[in-house]
Amino acid sequence: MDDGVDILMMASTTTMKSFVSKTSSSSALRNTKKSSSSKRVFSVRAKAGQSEMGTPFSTWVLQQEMKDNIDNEHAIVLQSISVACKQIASLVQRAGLAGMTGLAGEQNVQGEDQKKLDVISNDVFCDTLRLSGRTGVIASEEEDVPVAVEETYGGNYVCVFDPLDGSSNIDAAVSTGSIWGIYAGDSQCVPDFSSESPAEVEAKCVQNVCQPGENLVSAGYCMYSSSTILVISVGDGVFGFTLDSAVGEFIMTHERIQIPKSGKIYSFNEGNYDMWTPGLKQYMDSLKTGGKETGTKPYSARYIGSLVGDFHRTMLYGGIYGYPGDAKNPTGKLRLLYECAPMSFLAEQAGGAGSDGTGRVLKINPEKVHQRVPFFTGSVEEVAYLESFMK
Ligand code: AFP
Repeated sequence: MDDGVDILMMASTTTMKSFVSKTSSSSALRNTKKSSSSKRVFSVRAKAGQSEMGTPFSTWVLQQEMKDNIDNEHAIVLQSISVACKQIASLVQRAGLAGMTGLAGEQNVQGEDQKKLDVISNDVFCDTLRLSGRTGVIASEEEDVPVAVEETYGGNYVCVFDPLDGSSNIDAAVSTGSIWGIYAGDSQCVPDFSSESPAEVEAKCVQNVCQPGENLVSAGYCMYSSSTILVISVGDGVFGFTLDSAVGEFIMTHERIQIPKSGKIYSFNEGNYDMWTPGLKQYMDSLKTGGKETGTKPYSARYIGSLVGDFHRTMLYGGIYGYPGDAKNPTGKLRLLYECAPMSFLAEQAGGAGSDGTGRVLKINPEKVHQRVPFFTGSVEEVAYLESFMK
């Protein structure tokens, strides 16, 4: 067994023990969030200043509830998402064996070919969120319009997601990922199935979904790669959890991720260079002579073509990821709601930045559900340098 596996196994064993010993009190805490015993358990850990590394995801979610970072309903939505991610991870791993590669034979509303796994992953995400009973409206990259969850199951939260981003990579077994963002529902805008027409319900769903990223209450992604890693923020730092398939649980492996302030890696589809603005071309050229420190080592290019993989690397190593607008697609390719806003939320929580080239992505008020925006994210100094060429 190599060291990495060894460490993970040890972490799982230790944390599973603490998980088991806390489970009985944790489930009681769900309904009595402010009980004195729950506060005591949490404050002992906090005072001890212990590292949270090795904490199982489900325990971490309960701790966020005890800290008042999230409420009980939000906690249930996050647990449901982690279950959906485990199911998709298993599907992605088996895709080649189970005949799930290739096209489903349909296009989504944006005119993109749907892969079989896009469709299946969308069903997994939708069903899991519906059955959680805590989401009122869900909006997916794969659906034409946001959907109100049936009244019997309805809850307060609005969840926007791209169930399997980067799926054009699937047949080559390259990294893919799920991305999601969670908003509190608009209390002035609750769909009423008994008295409203389907068109009225739909209009209310769109209004619930079209919120600026700065309203996000949490966001995250799960990367399906050599390991399955779930990265999340509930507005108090960014944490990463690696799936330990031996116990079927995400275990904390990245505590309070911080994006380096600068980094000499750029991640753009440079094949589009000819269609870029003169300012952007000038920026790109400058990276090859050291960027703002002209004459120093050139930047390195890294581009997977799968946002979650490219973003994850950028979070850990620093640098910049960009998908600009160009002469053919002035607003670029990436979707504001399912890709750019959640990733910007995570980037800012990790001390980085998310920009459309002129300002913060989180400030943008969506006008439509599948809106696209130019997107630049990563190290705060690298994003500022890029912006200086876009004025
Ligand atoms: P697919 O889901 O169609 O593979 O698109 C992936 C994606 O939205 C994002 O994950 C990538 O960063 C970007 O598109 C890659 O686009 P290009 O192929 O145009 O570089």
